[in-house]
Amino acid sequence: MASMAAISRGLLKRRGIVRSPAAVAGLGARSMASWFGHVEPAAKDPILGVTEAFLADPSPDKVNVGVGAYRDDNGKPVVLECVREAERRIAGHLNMEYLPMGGSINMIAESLKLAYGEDSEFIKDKKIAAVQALSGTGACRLFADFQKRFLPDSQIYIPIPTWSNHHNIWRDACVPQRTFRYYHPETRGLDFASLMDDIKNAPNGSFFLLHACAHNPTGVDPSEEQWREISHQFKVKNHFPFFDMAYQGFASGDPEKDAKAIRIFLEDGHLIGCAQSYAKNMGLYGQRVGCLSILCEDELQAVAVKSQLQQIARPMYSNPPVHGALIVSTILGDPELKSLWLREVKGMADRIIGMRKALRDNLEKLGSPLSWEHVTNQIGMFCYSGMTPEQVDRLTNEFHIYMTRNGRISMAGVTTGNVGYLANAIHEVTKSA
Ligand code: KET
Repeated sequence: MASMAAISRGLLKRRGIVRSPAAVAGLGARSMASWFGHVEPAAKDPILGVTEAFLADPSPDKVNVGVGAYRDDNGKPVVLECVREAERRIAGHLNMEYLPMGGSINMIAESLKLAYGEDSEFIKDKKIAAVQALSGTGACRLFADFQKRFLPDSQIYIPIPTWSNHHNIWRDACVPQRTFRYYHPETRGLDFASLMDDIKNAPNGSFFLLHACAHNPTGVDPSEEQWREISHQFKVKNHFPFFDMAYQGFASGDPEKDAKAIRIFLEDGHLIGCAQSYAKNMGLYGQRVGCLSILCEDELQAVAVKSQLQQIARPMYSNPPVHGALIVSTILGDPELKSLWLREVKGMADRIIGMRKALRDNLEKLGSPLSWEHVTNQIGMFCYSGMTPEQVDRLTNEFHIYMTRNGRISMAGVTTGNVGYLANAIHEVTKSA
């Protein structure tokens, strides 16, 4: 029987990789390169690429309002007090064994209470299949893979515009994408009529990706009344709502209020999916801690669904990391730390709301001929400014202000110290528009 080495040599020869020693001596570098010679550099990520460019800029004036990461009023990353205290309590007391494939049971239990409500009957009846996920991105991706595996003919309806990575996630899971409208470019607000039309016109039983609150990148959310109408129409059409809830607490300052859309759908008897992230609302960005849940018809179905989610995770990363999950379960499992967290989330949301007002006031004081009402009407981490890619390029090239080319400003990066500079630059590039 041919040895493995001989087989692979044969393979390499057929690919023209292995040559005579003389040829190898002359062609060493090139022949090695030919394995990956066809690999072109990937396109820069529209969000994380902005951070790379910001870091490379030596200007002392530079401002980063690209990535959605909260900064304090001095522009510094924030570690919440509740997180610091949880870390003190954890330190030195716990082992570092693997978590179960589905992740931390306590973290999941607390996450479900946040999303579905403290006294949710669905939790009591064990109807929810839930696993710890690699933050919000990982939760979305697990769901997309699950969708592909068990409903291989389904599609996903994605709002336009949305977080750019949603497109990548469902693309890589090989789920065909359709889009639906909700944003009105002229008013920079909600286009409710088009939203309802697109829900009605989608084939019955379609999957829809919905932002639970603080819609990225627009900051444009339906009102409670509009959510009720949306939920009703989903019922009529038998659509499946998948909520991406990356900003619970960041919209209103109150995680309960920000879960309202989900609660409305639950009241109306929908089965739902939900991706939760603690990146923003606990500031645990790099810890990669989140939760994917799917509300099922009964406990039996939930057990089956959970086991399949675990099976999707096993060959990818086996089981999720332990530290971030411990921080979350320590905070949410302790009434005192939880109330500290709630105060801190509100503090972050309030600072952002204050910066919206400051940015608008500054632009109006500069005598901008444009309306900036949308800056304060939109909600959450982002302001979808309406600036064009060319105007954004000018902000970057002339003023060292870094943001995504779709005109999204991460309000979380705006501070008392830079809001005047930012407003002035925005005024300069938009005043002749
Ligand atoms: N969903 C939405 C809507 C979202 O904006 C983000 C992150 C995520 C999920 C994922 O977050 P995670 O860190 O995986 O829990 N958005 C910001 C960061 C990024 O692009 O990764 C952003 O839009 O800037």
